Amino acid sequence: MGTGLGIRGALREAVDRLEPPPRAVDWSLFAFVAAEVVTGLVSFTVGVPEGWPLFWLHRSLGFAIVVLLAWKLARVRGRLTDPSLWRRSTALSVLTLVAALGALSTGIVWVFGLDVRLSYWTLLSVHVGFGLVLLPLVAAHATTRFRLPRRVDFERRRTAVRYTVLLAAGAATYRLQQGVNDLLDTAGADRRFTGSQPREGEGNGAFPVTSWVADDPDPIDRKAYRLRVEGLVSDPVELTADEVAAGHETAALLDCTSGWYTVQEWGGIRVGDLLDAAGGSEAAGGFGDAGDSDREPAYVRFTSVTGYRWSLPLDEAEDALLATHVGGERLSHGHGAPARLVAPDRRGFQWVKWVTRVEVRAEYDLGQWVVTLVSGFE
Ligand SMILES: Nc1nc2c(c(=O)[nH]1)N[C@H]1C(S)=C(S)[C@@H](COP(=O)(O)O)O[C@H]1N2
Ligand SMILES: [Mo]
Repeated sequence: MGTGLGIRGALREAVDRLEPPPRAVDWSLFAFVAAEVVTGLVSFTVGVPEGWPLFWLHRSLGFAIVVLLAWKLARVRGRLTDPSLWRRSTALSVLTLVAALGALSTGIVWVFGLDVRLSYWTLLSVHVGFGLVLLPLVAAHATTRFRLPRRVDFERRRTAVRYTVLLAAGAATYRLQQGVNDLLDTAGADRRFTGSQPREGEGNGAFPVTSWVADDPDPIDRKAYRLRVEGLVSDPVELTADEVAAGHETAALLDCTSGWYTVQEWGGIRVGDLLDAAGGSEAAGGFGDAGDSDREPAYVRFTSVTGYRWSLPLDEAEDALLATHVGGERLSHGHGAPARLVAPDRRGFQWVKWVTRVEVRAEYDLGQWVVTLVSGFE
């Protein structure tokens, strides 16, 4: 018992020594929340395993926020529990705290593999929602008690040690938690490096129909459907649904940012073959002197009947698939019939559904980042 207390006392002392000065705690909370929003959003674009450090950083920062928040609450507890100390800004503080606890708790529960569904929102989507409202709340909260950070708050060596220890403890805690998942074989055990949970089975029924924001077109009539292949190609063509269903097959993993993934056998036409059917990609000659105004094919843009669109670099696009089938079945409307993009190693939101136009282009399409958020709104 004596040693138990001794260990606990030592641990307490170590934690106390780690605690930064109050102003540093506050500013770190602000900076860490901002970093969480950035790493979280950027992680949406990462689909290859080499991107794992970003996800680990996001988890470590989350752990650090738990610890920082505990220090902060221990300090300001009195201001929250004593009504005579309430000010107008206290409401904002409480709201900020609620959003922080919401983001943290949904993140932690998700790591354990739990998924409570609120209609078509997964718990991960709720986590994202809390995170997005938390950032402006923390910013507004900071302005109500604004104190510039001082040099003494961030004394160089101690600060570096403190934050390294915090982040390392976060990574270790996450690793430990994964061990617990494996040991107890919880639903969290089968998560990918992106955090997504598996959806098992084959064909249309095996995985959810997901739209990024508001896309929900009427079913497309197969007979009237035409796929236009155009842009920097020598002979633009229009293909029928049967011509697109060319029977090329490939297995690929679809990983949605709302937190699930599925491996399916997709059937359709290789985009490289599709471009060949249009005479192949070809530079467009410019006016005047040869060379400097030529537009070289560099991207292939896939556009949905809803306007939703995404581009892939030409080389990558050629190996991608325009799918008409999944798991041996014809694609259902919800999954993008007559044809949808299958882009291995890309996140689900880039797998454009209901594709009606394939276009070879010279320029990168910056507008796609906005269009995927607003297509479907009328
Ligand atoms: N046109 C269009 N394509 C889209 C979307 C969309 O909203 N509109 N959602 C994307 C998202 S977020 C995902 S995860 C996948 C989901 O494909 P599924 O509905 O077949 O599961 O489609 C992608 N393709
Ligand atoms: Mo998605």
